[in-house]
Amino acid sequence: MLSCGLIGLPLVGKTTLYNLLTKSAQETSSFFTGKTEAHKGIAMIPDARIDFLSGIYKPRKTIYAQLEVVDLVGLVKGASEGQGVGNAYLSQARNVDSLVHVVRVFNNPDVPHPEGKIDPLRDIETINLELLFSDLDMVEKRIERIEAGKKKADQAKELSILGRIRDALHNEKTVHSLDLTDEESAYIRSFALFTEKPMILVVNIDEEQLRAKDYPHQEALRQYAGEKSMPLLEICAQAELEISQLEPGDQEEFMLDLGIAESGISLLARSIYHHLKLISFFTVGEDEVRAWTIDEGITARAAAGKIHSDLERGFIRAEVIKYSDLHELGNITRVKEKGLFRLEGKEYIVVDGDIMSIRFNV
Ligand SMILES: Nc1nc2c(ncn2[C@@H]2O[C@H](COP(=O)(O)OP(=O)(O)O)[C@@H](O)[C@H]2O)c(=O)[nH]1
Ligand SMILES: [Mg+2]
Repeated sequence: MLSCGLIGLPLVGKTTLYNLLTKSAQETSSFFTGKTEAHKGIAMIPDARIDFLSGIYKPRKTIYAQLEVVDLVGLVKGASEGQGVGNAYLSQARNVDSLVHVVRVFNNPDVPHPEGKIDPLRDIETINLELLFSDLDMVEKRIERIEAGKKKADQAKELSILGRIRDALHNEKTVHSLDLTDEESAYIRSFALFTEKPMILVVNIDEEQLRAKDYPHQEALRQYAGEKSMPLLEICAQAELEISQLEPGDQEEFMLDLGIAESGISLLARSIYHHLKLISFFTVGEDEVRAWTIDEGITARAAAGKIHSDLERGFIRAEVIKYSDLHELGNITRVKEKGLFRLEGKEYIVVDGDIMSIRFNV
């Protein structure tokens, strides 16, 4: 399962967001606890298409696309040199596929800011530099080892790529920004470098700022995210948490009152999906309606393998209908009558929203 890690300074709202995403109840705190263990949980990706399909098939089980969320402890200045939770933390955080960087803008007199003053751009730089230093350290160690070893001549290509990465990091550029080819990134895959991971910025604002649709540093943050081609989401974690604890009817009213059309969690989940170039296909039936997560651009046969390896091995054909056709026509019979039911071979490239049934033989 794909994973995302919540990173940021202490007391920015990471655990609050984690609880929202995973419907958990981990303790949040208004003081720095120095805790070092990470929480892991599963977030369901809200999807109105699944709700619709579930309404048609009335299955025993409805399964949304899922994402593993890791609530990492707060990172502090100097972590890459062993400060605060230090390097043990950093290695824990390397195992995720993407990073959600939470930054504080909300005012809350009960929650002191570790640096004494709210300044989101400074905080972003602090975290980014820690990640960068940690990556640089790994890359430099590897370069030293190759330089000192006996196979240096054979490793010329690797050395040149590592050199490029080192230079970029020295210039405070991320590995992500280098747009490495698959072949190049294969050399550094085992390092799981932070700055190679896709990152989303979540600006945690308060209710007043949400209502005003304005907050200090808004322009600067948007400009920063734009320059880095990083998605930026403004979410009021506290208000969302309160909304999620209300009865469904009251939830809508509260959201309307705050001027939110889609819950922040739904936005965040979708944004992660989009940023990681992931799509969903669906399987339907009386037993189960389910969303499956795949990388954009993979074949029907590879997608079948997500369901079960037998389906990939013994793949014959995929029966495919488009979600949008079913949604428009209301039932399968009408979709078939219109000739919108297709049989596809193993090389067919699956499209977001395909409803598939795999014919196989093993
Ligand atoms: N006013 C306000 N307080 C928040 C918001 N998000 C988090 N907090 C408070 O900030 C404190 C730290 O939150 P927590 O989620 O534990 O932060 P973490 O250290 O990053 O995991 C808690 O007391 C939260 O209630 C927010 O959007 N608005
Ligand atoms: Mg926390």
